[in-house]
Amino acid sequence: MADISLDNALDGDAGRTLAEDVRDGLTRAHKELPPKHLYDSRGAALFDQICELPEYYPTRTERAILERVAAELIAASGASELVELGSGSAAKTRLLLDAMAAAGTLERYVPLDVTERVVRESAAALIREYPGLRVHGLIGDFERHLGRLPPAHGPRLLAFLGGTIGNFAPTQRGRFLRTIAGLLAAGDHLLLGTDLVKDRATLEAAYNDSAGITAEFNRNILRVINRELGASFDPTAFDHVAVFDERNEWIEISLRAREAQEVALPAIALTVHFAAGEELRTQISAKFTRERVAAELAAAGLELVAWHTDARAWFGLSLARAAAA
Ligand code: AVJ
Repeated sequence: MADISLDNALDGDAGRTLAEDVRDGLTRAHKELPPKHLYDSRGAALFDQICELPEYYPTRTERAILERVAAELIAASGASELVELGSGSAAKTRLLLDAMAAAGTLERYVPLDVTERVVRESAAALIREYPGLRVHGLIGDFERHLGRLPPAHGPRLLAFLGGTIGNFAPTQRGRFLRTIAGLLAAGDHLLLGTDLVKDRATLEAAYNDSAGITAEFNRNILRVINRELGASFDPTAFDHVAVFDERNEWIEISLRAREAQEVALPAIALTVHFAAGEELRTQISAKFTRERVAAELAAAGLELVAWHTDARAWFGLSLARAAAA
């Protein structure tokens, strides 16, 4: 298919990265693992299920905002290509591509995702749905491989949706936004989705669904480590914990060892001890205010062009560009 090109930036180094992250994260006083390792194909499928849960409002809230403002965003950005970081199954992408097609500017879609199957399948589906669309898929990690994005063909809209920026630690987040700022030429824009601070009950319910899907998604990181590193984690020996940390304004997601246990990780010659009740942090999901988004964008050399939210102000969508020097 001539309209699709794929570039794999992972080049077989994904395993090495997992091994390094696991060694580093499990030998700390407060054990933690980076959330990107949650997304193997089972993890990606579980995340898609999370997005359908009644308690998990971010996906459908962001989608409703996009449905309302996509045309306006595209008019404001004049984009002919859409670059999507962490594209996943590209469900919300179509709203932007539709608006670009309607505006007559649509030329190219550039998805970047760690899950190869997801990039391949969405690329194949989209070229069928949008005649003439070119897709350049990049299989990679948006923390490490932004330098592998192809040169822009025209005004570019770089979308980072879903509130995924909330999964970065604050210092990582600043670094990431500065990298983005460096990628934006005059006329390019960033479209950033951020989940917003709200009442504790709503926030915590979104990460403690009654069907237990989020718990399975969380435990999936242990299955990934078992498979990739020959480890002996018993996923059923860990409870899913998700609480809103009000001081940091983030949801903190962990796995709590029900009993004391040893876990062998032969591939990295490591044995890890868990005390009863000990927590392994697998994710933070930061919640924002408009003021904080604007301030963090400004600190990275970006300026807010437009801010869109829903009637309850549960989710924010920012359009930004590189600030005039
Ligand atoms: C995909 C990163 C936005 O933080 O809300 C959902 C991931 N984890 N439920 C989020 C997630 C547990 C999600 N993001």
